Amino acid sequence: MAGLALAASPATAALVTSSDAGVIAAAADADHDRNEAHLKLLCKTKTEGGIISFVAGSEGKVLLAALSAKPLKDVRKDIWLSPRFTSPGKGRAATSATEDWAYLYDHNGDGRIDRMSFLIGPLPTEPDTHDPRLPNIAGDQVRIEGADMMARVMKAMRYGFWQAADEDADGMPDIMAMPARRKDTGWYRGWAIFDRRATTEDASCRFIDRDGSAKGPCHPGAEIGDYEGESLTARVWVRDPGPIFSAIQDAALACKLGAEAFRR
Ligand SMILES: [Ca+2]
Ligand SMILES: [Ca+2]
Repeated sequence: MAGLALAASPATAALVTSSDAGVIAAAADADHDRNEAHLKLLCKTKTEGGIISFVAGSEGKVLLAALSAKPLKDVRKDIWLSPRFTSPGKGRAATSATEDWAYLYDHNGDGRIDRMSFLIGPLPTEPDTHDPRLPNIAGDQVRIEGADMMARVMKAMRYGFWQAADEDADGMPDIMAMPARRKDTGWYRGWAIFDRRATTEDASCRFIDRDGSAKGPCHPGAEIGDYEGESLTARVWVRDPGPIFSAIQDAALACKLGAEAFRR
């Protein structure tokens, strides 16, 4: 999986667990630039929650699953793998895209999906090289001064994903990770990683920076769903995610997708 080298580098290996490394690798993979032109519908099947479509990428293996109310017409147009924006006055953006999709992985190769990266949407993501010309973000508010600044902010918008890992193959997520953001600037970097099997709230959450280094524990913040640490903060999905792996796995079985169909 792309990004594994990042997670397994000697400088960081001692700081994160193998579960965390898997989550970081999936996050790095989800952040890869990909082209919709390579997408191909493999199979779709009706479920209680809607229609689940399995879509292959350029390698021919299942890249992602999309959930939609109606059958997708053309996955190359209905699914956007990176954010798109229109400039003011340049007309409306196409509105056919579905944002309900997740990258899928079978990390241990046993034929059952055990990692997912669910699309949240475009997030203002700190560039690799710190750009002092980017404005601070307070909550969801940012003061844009001029077209140049607007262009820099748009360029820094990246898709954010929440990650889920099923470590014991029971269909329920065990590790979940949400994008974190810097307290001082409001820009996203790194993740808050939750272990749902931890017995205390304090033990359940920790921040990992995007270079794989541990950034300490996170504590519940002032509002429900807010967690904060020394320099990072995150708003997490506190609702029980339920057996999401089982639901997608059942759909994969209905589509007769075996172990060889999935990426590891
Ligand atoms: Ca598996
Ligand atoms: Ca599980």
